[in-house]
Amino acid sequence: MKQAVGQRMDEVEQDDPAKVGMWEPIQYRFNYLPIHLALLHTGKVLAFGGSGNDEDHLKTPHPSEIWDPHTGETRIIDQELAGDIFCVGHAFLPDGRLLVAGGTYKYDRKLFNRLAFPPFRGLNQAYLFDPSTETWERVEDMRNGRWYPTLITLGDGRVLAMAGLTQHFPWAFLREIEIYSSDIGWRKLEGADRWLPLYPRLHLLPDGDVFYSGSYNTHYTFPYTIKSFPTATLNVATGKWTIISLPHQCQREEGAAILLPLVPPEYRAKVLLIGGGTPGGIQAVSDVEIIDLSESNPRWRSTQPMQHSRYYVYAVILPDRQVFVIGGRKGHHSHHPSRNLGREGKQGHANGSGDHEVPRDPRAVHETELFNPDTEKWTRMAPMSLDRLYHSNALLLPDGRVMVAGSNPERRINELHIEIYHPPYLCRGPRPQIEEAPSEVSYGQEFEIETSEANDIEAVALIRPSATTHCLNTEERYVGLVFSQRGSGKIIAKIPDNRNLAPPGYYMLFIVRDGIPSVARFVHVD
Ligand SMILES: [Cu+2]
Repeated sequence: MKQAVGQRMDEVEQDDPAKVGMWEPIQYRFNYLPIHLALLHTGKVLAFGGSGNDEDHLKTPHPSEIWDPHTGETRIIDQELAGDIFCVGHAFLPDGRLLVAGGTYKYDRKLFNRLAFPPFRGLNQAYLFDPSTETWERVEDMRNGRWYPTLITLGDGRVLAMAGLTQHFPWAFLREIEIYSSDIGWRKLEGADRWLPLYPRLHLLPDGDVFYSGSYNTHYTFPYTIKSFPTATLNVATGKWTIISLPHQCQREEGAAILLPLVPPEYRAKVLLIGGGTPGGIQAVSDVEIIDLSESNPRWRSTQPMQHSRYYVYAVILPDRQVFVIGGRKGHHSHHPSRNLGREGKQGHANGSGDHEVPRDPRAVHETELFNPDTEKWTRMAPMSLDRLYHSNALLLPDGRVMVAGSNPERRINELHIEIYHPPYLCRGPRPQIEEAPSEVSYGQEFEIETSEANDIEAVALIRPSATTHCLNTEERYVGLVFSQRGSGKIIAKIPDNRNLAPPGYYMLFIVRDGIPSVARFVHVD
């Protein structure tokens, strides 16, 4: 056994929560596989997965659940929906309701037990989840069925739906883009048709354009190679797409893409591409690329890679502006990931019932990593205990912790345990406190935040609550606010005029001192 002195020192570092953070012992679990997670402005988390990647439940989907991060308790929402909301897209409306559209109309068939043909077929239904009543309401159907669509909220509060497999033959990727508003329902976005891979990673830019970042989730690229899908921006008003370029590493299936924190006064829009891999995860990549879309001729630039290659990778922006990355697995050379799974795991854990452990994948990456957008350097962080692979999720909680849930290495093998991470800032002494702040603010408005540490506050930020699935999170958004101190107990902060910087809706308001954030207050911006 090699035990160099340097290695031992490394291990000491690895144990210091003030440097690498720490994971809470696992106490909580869901009743059903949480394929979709959304943080509501009530501070609770909505989880659902419909049939949950189990074709036997297509006509009897599982109910959704609410998880309360304060008590750790789950509550099952006893409400049946007309369709299967497995593999929908989602985005928040300005009033805080979650719009959920698409899903599963029919499961795929396996030809020769491997090739999925015909593929999944998309559902055309759409629903709203109301956080105040904790109930679903069906709204107008979309014009198309969509399986694996991406939804994104615009600065005017409307929502775009892009991509997906259709309900009917030939089930190909949809070129048509639809737009939703609560008063007129769904319409086609004229002149904007475009082929995009499934669950395309999209970001709303400060100029109102929507950027497709080159990361995606698909097993159905035929007859196109991934090089047919360069990154591009959509001008929503004209429907015109402008092609930017291909990333250096195009194999970004199950990769993460995030809009880095938008920081005043310039609010430069930079997007980070993280990990992913070749179809099916035969090869996973550790490559990381960055693009600055506020440049006149934006181009992808490689930056420091992660320590680990990760196929399935989840990225969470923290209130200290760092990017926390978890989950995934290194590549494998088989089309059959099930070869790695013990037989015991295939029994007893079906339908999210049993309490058995999900068999471990030897290629799963448990160590987490942190990216600093200023230095563009990665730091290795505390390892989690469970695998987080296909159908996992991670999101920031209002108290600054990170919740990680789900994993579905094979149909009917469901990881139900929730793991919770405490970033280093929660292990470094007392936190600043928001004593008073408004619950409603409007664009361009200056508002007061009362805090006894006003003179020491270094950042004030809005972070939009996340809605996540399949390594995709179009809601993830950090908007720094311009602010000044007034007296010893008050900060005056300003909401930008530009609605495309912070599209209308609920946000978590954080103040930060010495890199340590407060607990957030929810504030409604409109
Ligand atoms: Cu899926």
